[in-house]
Amino acid sequence: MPVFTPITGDRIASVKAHTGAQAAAAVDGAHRAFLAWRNVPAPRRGELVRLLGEELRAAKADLGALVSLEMGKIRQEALGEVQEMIDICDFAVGLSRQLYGLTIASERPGHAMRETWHPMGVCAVISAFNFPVAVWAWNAALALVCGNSVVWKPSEKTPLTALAVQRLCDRALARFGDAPDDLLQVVIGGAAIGEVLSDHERVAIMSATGSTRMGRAVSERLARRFARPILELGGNAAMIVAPSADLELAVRAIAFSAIGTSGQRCTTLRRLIAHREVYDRLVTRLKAVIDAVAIGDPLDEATYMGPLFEKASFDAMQGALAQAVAEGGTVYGGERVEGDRYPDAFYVRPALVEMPGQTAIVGRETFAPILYAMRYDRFEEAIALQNDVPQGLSSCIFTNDVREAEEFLSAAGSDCGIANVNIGPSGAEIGGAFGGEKETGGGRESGSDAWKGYMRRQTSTINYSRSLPLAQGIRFDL
Ligand code: UN1
Repeated sequence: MPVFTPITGDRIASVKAHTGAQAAAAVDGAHRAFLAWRNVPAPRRGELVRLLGEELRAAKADLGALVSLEMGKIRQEALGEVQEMIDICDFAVGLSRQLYGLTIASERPGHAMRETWHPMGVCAVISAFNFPVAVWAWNAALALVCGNSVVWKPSEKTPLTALAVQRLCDRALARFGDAPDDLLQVVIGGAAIGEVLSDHERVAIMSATGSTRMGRAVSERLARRFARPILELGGNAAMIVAPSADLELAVRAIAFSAIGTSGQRCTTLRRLIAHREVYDRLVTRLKAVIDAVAIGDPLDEATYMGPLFEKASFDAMQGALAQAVAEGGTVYGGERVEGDRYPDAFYVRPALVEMPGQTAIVGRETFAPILYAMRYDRFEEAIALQNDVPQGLSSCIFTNDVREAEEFLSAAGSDCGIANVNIGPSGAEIGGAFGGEKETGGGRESGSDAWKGYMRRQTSTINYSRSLPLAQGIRFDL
């Protein structure tokens, strides 16, 4: 399979894809590894993740450069992605001594109840091109300390970063010493390999990141055999800018969240819902940002915006802009740039599209730097717009009114898994649970208690008395 760099569109490598049979064999091997790994004490499992964190620290610059080369994000953001991997390793090492269960008061005399968290089995990870390494790390670091083995299918378009990470894992495994073979594996391939993993009876957990279409296909297959899904699918993040907002902060947050990663994060800001009083000022400022942003080679330190990932991304962007115009929108920016210098790569100016309302195209996630801007008058109207899309990943509000802020965070406020105040919707820290509702898929990864998604809960009742009372007061004395 050919591998291209979005920087020039040139082919930089080719890799061998795995067959379906090889992917199935990888799962069988991972299952054997699991049977041994589940018996290793969790803090010792944490030691492997600690060593992986060390390898990642040592390789941060090189791996970051490879992320930029293969995916096209700028150096700063690529380094940030590797830092997320390091951070989740640190988190998981601590977690390896904190896989706490509850003790529960029994209603029966001489009885105790408790909850224990046990390893699940093989955890398959399907990751997307846009975060080619960090999303695997969120899953793998937790899965490992939780006693699972991991089979990773990266996007078939970003296999090099995955193979590089596999080498770092091999180094950590060698230093660790006695981990079972096949504990961490990579399989290269497209949707057919994803289907093999989804259908394999030994895959206990499938964590899949990507489009809603992919997630629906995967989750239907998993549901048939009752395997556990962790889905992180489409986003359509909004920012509400209220009259009291600090507009300078808001502009900076919009710039990073709408333009960063060339609009190709699942948390990218795609909808700006600005109060009528501040709308014009904001739009004027944003047009100036669009004019000024340095677009070009992501490896160049001066660049703030790299290329789109591929031609299909460019075509999707232009299609969405045309539809937005047909739906009454006015487009600023959005055109191809650097076309003479890079005829086979796709650099664009970010687009700001002033919309008459939240039309059909605004409800769709186009993986490109398009920011749809809309006005609101009443706060309830802004919340309704924020929630009236199929996706539910990330959201934010800029306001200095504590009532608005708290209402936005309340049960009647944002319906997203992530809701922020006075910061943008993207660039989450690993310490919180990451994921969202509705078409985003409902899964949670990364921090907080997301680890519970990688373990099975066992409830135990222990009778230390000399009689056998039944619960609910039932008498059954034969
Ligand atoms: C993704 O785009 O799939 O919050 C993940 C963020 C990053 C992760 C994005 N920490 O933007």
